[in-house]
Amino acid sequence: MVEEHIKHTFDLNAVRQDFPLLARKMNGKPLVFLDSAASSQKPSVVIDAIAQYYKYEHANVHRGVYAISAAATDAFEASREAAKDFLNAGSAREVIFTKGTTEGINLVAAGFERAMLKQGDEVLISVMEHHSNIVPWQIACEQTGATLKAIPINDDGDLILDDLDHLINDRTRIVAIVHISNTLGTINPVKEIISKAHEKGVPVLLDGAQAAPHMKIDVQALDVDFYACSGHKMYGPTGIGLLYGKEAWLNKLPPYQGGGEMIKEVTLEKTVFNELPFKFEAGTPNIAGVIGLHKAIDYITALPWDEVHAHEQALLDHATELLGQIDGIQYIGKAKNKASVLSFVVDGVHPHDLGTLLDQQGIAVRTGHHCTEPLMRRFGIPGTVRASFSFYNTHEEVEKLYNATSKAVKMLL
Ligand code: 7TS
Repeated sequence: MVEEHIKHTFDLNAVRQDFPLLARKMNGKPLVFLDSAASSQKPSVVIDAIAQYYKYEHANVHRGVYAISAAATDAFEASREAAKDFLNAGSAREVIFTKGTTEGINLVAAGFERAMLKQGDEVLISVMEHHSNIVPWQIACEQTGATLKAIPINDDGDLILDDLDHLINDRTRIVAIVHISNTLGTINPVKEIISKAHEKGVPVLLDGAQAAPHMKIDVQALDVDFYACSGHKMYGPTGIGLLYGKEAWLNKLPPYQGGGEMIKEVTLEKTVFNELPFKFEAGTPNIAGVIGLHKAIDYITALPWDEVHAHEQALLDHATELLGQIDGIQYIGKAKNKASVLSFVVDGVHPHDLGTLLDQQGIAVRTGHHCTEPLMRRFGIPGTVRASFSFYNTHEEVEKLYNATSKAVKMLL
């Protein structure tokens, strides 16, 4: 069931009531949660669905003939249908449940390592990737003798695409790029990259961890070959994620893991693998996570996206303007096309010290390298303070962030 305040108009106060944790206090102050890029909070519909499932509806899926197992299987597959619609995939066979973005990328990288890459091949990523879209490709390249290349970025945090024609060449086997950067907020021109890659017959994987919670995803309109995202950043549970893959590509890739569920027939000599998507879902899956994710997808799908987007952008603009008044502040990530992430450093102030003082004021931000060390190296800094805004944040919270940051910087200098 969809709450009326969501369906018809965006009522911020009512929406906040859907997220019980937002009412908490931190260090005696009302919690100001500005770390949704790391993991978003969960609406009650998600939490309640998981409790309901474990209390009254739990059985393993795809195996039992009895009613509870059949119902669990139906609920599990209904979630896959919802995920298919959410991503606008052509078929539910193209939607694989994973642990999250990291596992989705590892699944594709391991498949390329075993079936596609050889000495002299190239894999193209970018300098702004999260470690989960670097390390799996590094491993695949090391194992096969392929070379990892990276698209550079400019000082604003935009990809430099001038050289893309050379970077994608006849040695390139896959391009793997982040849709929205978790550290910079940059929304990358992925359609342009995909069409350039496709001109040369090269598939593209998008890391959608930060995009799926903030924009409508249409894998068919993007014509992307693989798309990975995480349930826990989409207001859903941890330990569950989605990997979309074009059927033709998923058929070409070998299974990621062997075990139950992913087989059609096993003899001691040989295994016939199951059809898609089950070929990539070995073992008992995260059934509760899948059911919770369905509720999260229903919840965010019902949001009035134009209003949500405008609100998140307004929070970002407000924060950018206010914090810009602080002496010595420098934004890391100044792309024109930017999601609601504000990363900054302040001259003479260590990000962790600032984060700790903000915590004392009840403000939760992330500090450090944000699992993007090559990006930190590009800017010559050890880390940043990052405030990330969700539709459930308020302008009052932006003001609190500004006041607390100003106060903390004065104390630290
Ligand atoms: N890719 C991007 C762009 C991310 O932001 C993250 C997580 C991942 C991949 C990995 O997702 P996971 O769900 O598999 O862990 N980003 C962050 C962050 O910015 N702070 O904490 C986690």
